[in-house]
Parts: sequence; structure tokens; C-alpha cells
Amino acid sequence: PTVIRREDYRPPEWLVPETALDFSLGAGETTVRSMLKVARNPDGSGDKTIRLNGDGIEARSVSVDGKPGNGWRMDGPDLLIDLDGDEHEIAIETVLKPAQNSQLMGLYASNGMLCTQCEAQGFRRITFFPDRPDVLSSFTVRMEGPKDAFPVLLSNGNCVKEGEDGGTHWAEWHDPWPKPSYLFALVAGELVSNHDTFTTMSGRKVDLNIWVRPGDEDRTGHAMESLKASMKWDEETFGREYDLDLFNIVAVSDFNMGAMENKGLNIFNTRYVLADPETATDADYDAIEGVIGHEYFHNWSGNRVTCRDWFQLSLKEGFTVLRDQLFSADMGSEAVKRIEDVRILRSAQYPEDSGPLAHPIRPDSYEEISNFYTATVYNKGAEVIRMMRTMAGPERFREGTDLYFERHDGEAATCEDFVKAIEDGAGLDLGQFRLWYSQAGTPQVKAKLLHENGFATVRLEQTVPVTPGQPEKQPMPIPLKLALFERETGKHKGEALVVLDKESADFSFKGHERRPVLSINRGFSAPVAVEIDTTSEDLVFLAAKDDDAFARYEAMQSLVVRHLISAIGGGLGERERDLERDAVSQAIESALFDEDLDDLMRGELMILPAEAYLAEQMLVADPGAIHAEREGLRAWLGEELQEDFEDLHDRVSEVPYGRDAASRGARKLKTQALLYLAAGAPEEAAERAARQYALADNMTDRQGALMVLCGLDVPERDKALADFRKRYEGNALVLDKWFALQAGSLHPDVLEHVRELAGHPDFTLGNPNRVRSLYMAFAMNPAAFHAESGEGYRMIADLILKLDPINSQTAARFVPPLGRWRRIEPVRSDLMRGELERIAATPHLSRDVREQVTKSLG
Ligand code: HT7
Ligand code: ZN
Repeated sequence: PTVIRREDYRPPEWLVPETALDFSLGAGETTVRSMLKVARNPDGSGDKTIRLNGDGIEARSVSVDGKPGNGWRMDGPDLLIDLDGDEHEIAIETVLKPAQNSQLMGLYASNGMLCTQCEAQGFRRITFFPDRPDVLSSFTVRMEGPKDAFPVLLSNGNCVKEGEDGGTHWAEWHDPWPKPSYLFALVAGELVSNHDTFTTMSGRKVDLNIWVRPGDEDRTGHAMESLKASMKWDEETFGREYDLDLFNIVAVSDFNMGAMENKGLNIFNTRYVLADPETATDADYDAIEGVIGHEYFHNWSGNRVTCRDWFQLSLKEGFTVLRDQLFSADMGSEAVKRIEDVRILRSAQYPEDSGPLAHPIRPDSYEEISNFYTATVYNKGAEVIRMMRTMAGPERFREGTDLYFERHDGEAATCEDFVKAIEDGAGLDLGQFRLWYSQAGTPQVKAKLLHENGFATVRLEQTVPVTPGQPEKQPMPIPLKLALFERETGKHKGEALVVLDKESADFSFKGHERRPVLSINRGFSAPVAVEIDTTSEDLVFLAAKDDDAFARYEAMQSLVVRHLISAIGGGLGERERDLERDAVSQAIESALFDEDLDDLMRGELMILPAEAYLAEQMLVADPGAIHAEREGLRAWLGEELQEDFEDLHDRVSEVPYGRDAASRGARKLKTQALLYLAAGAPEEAAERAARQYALADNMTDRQGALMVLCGLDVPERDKALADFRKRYEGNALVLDKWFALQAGSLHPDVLEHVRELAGHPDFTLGNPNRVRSLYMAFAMNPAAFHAESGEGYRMIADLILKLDPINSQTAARFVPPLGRWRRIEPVRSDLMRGELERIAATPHLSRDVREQVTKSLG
């Protein structure tokens, strides 16, 4: 396999100041004529050969400076031409078959329309080009096609000319902003738009369109509101103004990821555009707001300043995730958003960091770049930048980002450029901090509180675990916010920020006559795992009293994690277990009745730590034991607090539907309460859930009730499932939920259900949303995936092999769950490894799957 290394970066030999593309569109066949004005790069080595990347395409003709010729050759998939002068014009014709493009990279057909996906290396599936992010070009795009099939023709920038000739029509688009090929986009199809406008801070009017299939326009209101809010927020918070007169978003049903930030023409998975209360949950609404914001924010962090090479991916993704997190926090509850973000980090990124695919946020090498669109690059990347913001404070951080945008506008930059700009602009010394970019692994911090002579001393020790290719690690600077609570008053004297930058250090605070209670990593100020030497009483105290919402949640989680881990390990006698369960029950009960809490936050405090997170706490995990103990605790709490949960469910069921926080909080609690009740007294709960299902006037309640019913072996289950399917006939996104609820359920027969669902007429491997809804929900369902028989592992391995030739990017995303084998008990571990070996032994694997499987076995 060819390994691409960061250290091998060389500037491009040739630049492409101008690109003109001419598309003759057809779903069966599309002809692309490109004209590239190329110029020798003064920073290159003087090589006279230009390398134009290609992938699965053939050149029908090539000419240089108007002369067709054969002075070109192929080098694998790439086209090479020797050029004598410093400037030339290269014309190339390629022919594509969009309807046959099941990989969904390059130009493809989706639901009758044509659309593109070029990041990271899809442009080379359209035409030959130096397909690397540091080659920026001015694009002019002409497209023509049958008006009945493709009434709307869109590309980046502005439409400068259009016309028609019989049944054919054409449009020419010009993007005034030079951009790398990965930001190119084209869409052609039968689309209708929700149109609005936004006036920027300098008074420019921008036309906004959200394009969808006819019939879907009524479900675009929330996306449009989110877009306008994003534009305003970026002006106010980061001083960034939009820079074109037009901003288009198109929703497509077949898409490998969430959305794509193409300049002036964002392309979205329908999932992150379409919503109304009847078909979208509160979580869907939040996700739409977050993704719309994310893609919009890329206009500056990604497009105006782009990446020099793909190793710098976190430069745009980590920063943009941080920006979208701050945006969502400002739009709703800051505390709840922080908790949700940490939950994602812990369940998706921590396992990555402790497994065979661990990599730094700026990787050193890759075989297939698509495999590096990871939680590490995105979410840990955001945490790393958030730490800089915490150390600098928001105002100085803003000075740093202003300097970054000013210095690098129009450039292809590096992570180092970003750090330097923050260092200079915010006045921080980030010398040692750069280790966060190069070292993988989640740092482990041990915290101990010592108390003597009125001094409280926080003793901290860090270790950074060994990860593949990184046997030795250096201590990292870890900014930790902490507070010391007086037991009697329940108050502290102010929060401190300490930076642990050595293997160990003591931080002393005077004026503590009595031993205080330590609250540490408040607000999750650093993406580390903290092991704190404290008592359950202190955790109960913090769970009830901490004034930092995240720390309060954390104390509750720690209390439960601590109990479950010792119970799973078999270290608790019957009596001890009951005592510990009592402590958990009391903590939950006090959260249920705390009048200072809003319901959204109350809902967070009720969520039990995920099984994947519990597994992370153990060197070798037994998924069966984890599942049994966690569900056992839930059932015990469900019985113990049955009346409380019933009262709670009754109370919140009275709250009418609205998009406000109180109403959303009520819905969150409704389903949380049902989950406990279903575990404690399944039959009674089934009735309650069926009632919630029947009375629901919104998808959050309906889906919540159905989720609970799906996990129970009761007659109400099948009835509700059949109703759900019929009620939302023809709505693909809701049908995805129907698949996912069954595959992700607690029902003992999930494996059988998934097998049956895979043969359902509505199931297809051609649509990534549908594949994820069935199989990712299953792979993330610990009890089913880790079935002792190994059938769950076999099912996912079979899927990978079947999906690989159809959509290798999506197939490769199913490898990491199997790659956890080293951290699983021996019987299951062997079965998991066996499936990986079976995949590895299969001929003709894609580069995507091969890289993930080889590394997972290595
Ligand atoms: N920047 C976008 C990445 C993306 C992508 C990458 C590989 C294959 C398909 C893809 N679709 C979109 C998404 C984002 O982070 O904004
Ligand atoms: Zn992004």
C-alpha cells in the first residue's frame, strides 16, 4: 500500500490560476470539457511535468495550447504532461456515468438529480486536475442539459449567464473567490427553493436559497432560521461577514456524510435540512442547527483560509466544530450543550484514542484520507482549540483568530500557522502546547486533595498512554479549572485555572480551615480522563451542589461509573451493592426534585453512563457483564423510584408542544422516565409508553415511546411499529428511524430482527442513511453487537464485504467497532479478530477498508 506522509509535503510544481469547466449533463452519460490555465510555481523545483490526478476516468482527448497531441501519458490513474514553457492551456475531455456512481464521490445521481461531492479527492473522478488543497483556482462553470430533467442548474459563486435552446437549457456560473478543487460543486435537478435574504453587517443583501425536492419545501423553515442565525452569530462573535451575494444550500438523499461546505453552494444530507414537529425530534432540530452553522462557518474557517494538505484537516474541522459548538451553546443551553459534546467525545473519540486506529489530531501518515474524517480530527481537534481559548480567555482568543484570518486570508494554511497566530494574537506561549497536535492518546490525570494547616493542596499527576507508532510520550500542558467547596456553606471562593505541564505538580490554596471538596476539570476544561481520589459522599455533595453544571453532571456520572465498575468486576457483596445503589438512587432522586434545575439539565443528570464509556474504564471489558449490570441498575432504580418516575411522567406529559426550553425539557424527561419505568415494571410501562405513542403530537414523544416499546417483548410493540411505518409512508428520513429503532433496541431478538430488516423491500445498500440506520444502530447496540455467539460480529463483517464494492467509504466506517477486540474479554476478542482476518483475506478490498482492517489487526 502507498503511505502518504506529512513530512513528504512539497509545494505543487504547477499552479492553475484559472479553470473553465463545461458539462453536457445526463444521468447516463455526462461529458466534461475542462480548460486549465496552468503556470509554473516559482516555489516548485522546476519539474517540467505536470501531474493531473485522476481516479477511474479516461481522457477522451487532451490538448495543450490548442494543439491536440499525444505528449501525455498515464501514470496509474494520473495523467502526466511534459510542458516546456512557464504558462500553458490544457484542454481535456472526459466522460462520466453518474447513474452508475454508487461511491457517491465525484458526480453522481441521487433521487433524479445530479450532484457532486469533491472533498477530499472526488474532483479527480470528474476531470484530471492537481487535486490537492493548496492549488487554488478561479472557476467558471458552464452546464447544459435537458430542461425537463434538470430545470435548476447550480454551481459555486454567481450565475452570470443563462439561456435555452429548444428542450435544452444552460447556465454559466462564476466564482470570484479562488478555491481548491475540493470546494467545487454542481447540482442539476428538479428542485424548489425556500428563499429569504440576509443583510450583512456592512449592509450587503445576500440571497439565501434552500433547495429541496418539490413537496419538501414546508420542512425547510428551521434550516433557514438556523442559517440566518449562523450568519449573524459569525459576524458578532468572530467578526466574519459573508462574501458573496448568493448562498445556496441543496438537500440530497444520498450522501456519505452530513454536509459539504462547497463555496456558495453547500450540499446537505436531507437529514440535516428537513424538519417539522411531526417528523423530526428535538435532537434532529438541534443537529440541523449545528450542521447548518458548521457548514456556514467553514466559509471562513476552511474556504477563505483553507488547508495546505490533508494532514492539516483539523485546521478547518477542529476549529469549525468549536465554532459550531459555541454557536449552538449560544442558541440554547450552554450547560446542556457542553455535556452533550463531552458525551460524544467520550463515546466516539476516547475509544478511537485507546484503540488500534489512534492518531494525533494532525496525523503523520495515511493511506486513504477518507479514513481520517474522525472524531479525533473533528471533536478532539475542537477540544484542543477550546483549551487555547480557555487559557487566553474569549477576548484574547478572538484577537488570535482575527490575526489568523487576516494573516492567512486566501491562503492554504497549516495547523502551525493557526497556533502561531493564536500565540501572537492572544499573547500565549504555546511552545509545549503544540504536543496536542502531535501526540495521540487521551492523557490520564490522577488528582488527590491533601489538607494540612489551613492549606488545601491539589496533587496532580499525568500520563499519556502509548499509542500505535508512539511508544514514548511527553507530558502535555493540561489546563484544569478547579474549585474548592466548603462543606458547610456549599460554596467556594472562586474558580482557579491551573495548568499541569509536568508529570506531576502540587497546587496549594490557603484559607481552608476544614477539608474542602474538590471540583476539578470544571466545564471539561481539558479532554483528559481524570481519576480523582475522593469519597462517594463528596461526589453526592457535588452532584447536588456544584455551581458548574458540567461538574455537577460529572459528579453524578462518576458516582454511577464508580459503582458499576466495582459491581461488574465482582468486587461487591450483595449488601455493599445495595448500599451503593442506594447512594445512586438518592442522588437521582435529589435531581428529580431540585427546583433550581431546569428540565433539560435534569434530563442530563438522569442519563446513565454509556456502555462504551464504561468499557473504556476497563483494561479488558466484558460487554455482557457491563450490559447486565447497567440494565440491572436501571431496573432497580425503576422499581425503587417507580412512583417518582410516574409522577414525573405525569407532570411533564401536561406540558404542551413548543420549541422553547421548558417544553423541550419536558419531552426529554418524558422518555427518560419511561426508560426507567420500562426497566423496573415492563408491563405497566408498556401501557404508559403506548399511551404516550398514541397521544403524541410530535416526533420526539412518538419516537421516545416507540424506542421504549421496541425494547420490550409486549404486544404493544408490533402494533406501534406497524402504525409508525404506515403513518409515515413515503418519508425516507422517518423510515430510517423505523429501521434504527429496531436495530438499536434492547429487545432480546435484535439479531433476528436486523436479519429480517436487511431483506425488507425498503432496505438498500445504495443509500448511506439507510445503511447507517440499520447497521450502525446495530453496531452501536452493545448487547446485540457483542452477542456471545459472535453472530453480531459476523453480521457486520458480512456487511463490510458486501458494501465495500458499492460504497467503500461507508463500508470502512464499520471496521472500528470490530477493531476494539484487544480490549474485550478473550472469547469475544477471538471472534472479533477472526472476522477481521476473514475480511483481510478477501481479495480486491478497497483502500479504505484495507487500511482500517490492517491497522485494526496490526
Ligand atoms: N468537510 C466536509 C467533509 C465531507 C466529506 C469527506 C469525505 C467524504 C465525503 C464527505 N462529505 C463531506 C464535511 C464537514 O466537515 O463539514
Ligand atoms: Zn466540517
